[in-house]
Amino acid sequence: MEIDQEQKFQNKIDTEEKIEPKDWMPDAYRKNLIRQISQHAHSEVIGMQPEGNWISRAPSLRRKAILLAKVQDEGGHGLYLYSTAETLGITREEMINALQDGSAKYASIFNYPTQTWADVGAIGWLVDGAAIVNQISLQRTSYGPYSRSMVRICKEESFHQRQGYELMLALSRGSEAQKEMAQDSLNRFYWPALMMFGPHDTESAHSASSMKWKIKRETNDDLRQKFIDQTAPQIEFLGLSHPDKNLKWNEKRSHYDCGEINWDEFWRVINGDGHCNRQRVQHHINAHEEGAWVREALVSYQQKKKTKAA
Ligand code: FAQ
Repeated sequence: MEIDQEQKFQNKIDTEEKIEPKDWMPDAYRKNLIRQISQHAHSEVIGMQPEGNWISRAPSLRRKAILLAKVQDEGGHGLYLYSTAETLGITREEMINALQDGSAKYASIFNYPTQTWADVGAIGWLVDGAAIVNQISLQRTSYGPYSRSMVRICKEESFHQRQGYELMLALSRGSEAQKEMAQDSLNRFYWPALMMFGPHDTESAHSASSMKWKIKRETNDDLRQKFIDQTAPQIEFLGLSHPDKNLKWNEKRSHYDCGEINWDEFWRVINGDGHCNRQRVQHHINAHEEGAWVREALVSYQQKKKTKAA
């Protein structure tokens, strides 16, 4: 019976039919999706912090308005994604607890500090840029609610990426000091941006089942290569030097060959030992505690409405 169900489920996946919340699905598919979607949601919410750090110090009203809108969008993405994960039977509270007790991960990139204004540009350009490469592919993921949320999120991320690149362009066409600031920021964010795609395919614990179930449509290494290829000419256009001294166009492959990522650093940061891991989670805990009264007020308002209606 279970075998029949599994075969039917896989047939649906193979024929590109979306899986919807009330459809039968293997337990491992549900668990894997909850893991990935909730971690994706946590990344969006924790990802508000590094740029949020610059809202009060943006150099002009225009830049401030753009940054405010962007950071707010990231919060919104987190909310769509938490709602998406909830359709799989996990509660918001369980997800938040997992983030705060360290059992759930979020993107390693957000454990790096934002030291200068140029970092706001580098995050928009490189971090949102890497996120879009991945999320465009996730628009075709097999789980209906996740796929639909990706369509909307990608539209907003595309504006984020452009504003970041435009900021970097302004700095790299500016004074010598501004150009140096842009270069320094590129040097610090380039490698962590490559790490956003996860470990090499051969080291990726979840890729085989995620590819079979079409949760992921392209592998970590394939997506990373796309990002490397699209970023190289962008760096050249800015007139900055490429942080990867081994980067070389490979005519045969029609792709860039590149230097190796520092995987020790990657595993250290995702396991809690980055510059800002403790600070990011503590900030989340503080904000969550400060917001407790809002959640309580909402619940009691809803209860009152229900009692009135009854
Ligand atoms: N950071 O077996 P795999 C954004 C973990 S959104 C931390 O390859 P998988 C928007 C992985 O979870 C950015 N952990 O895993 C924005 C697993 O650990 P687990 C977020 C990482 O899932 C911009 C273990 O390593 N995007 O930036 C990372 O098949 C600006 C083994 O790895 C998404 O989440 C990492 N970089 O592939 C916001 C997209 N890489 O769970 C604000 C959706 C791997 O067993 C400002 N997610 N790990 O404990 C995905 O596509 C996938 O989950 C991957 C990882 C590709 C991230």
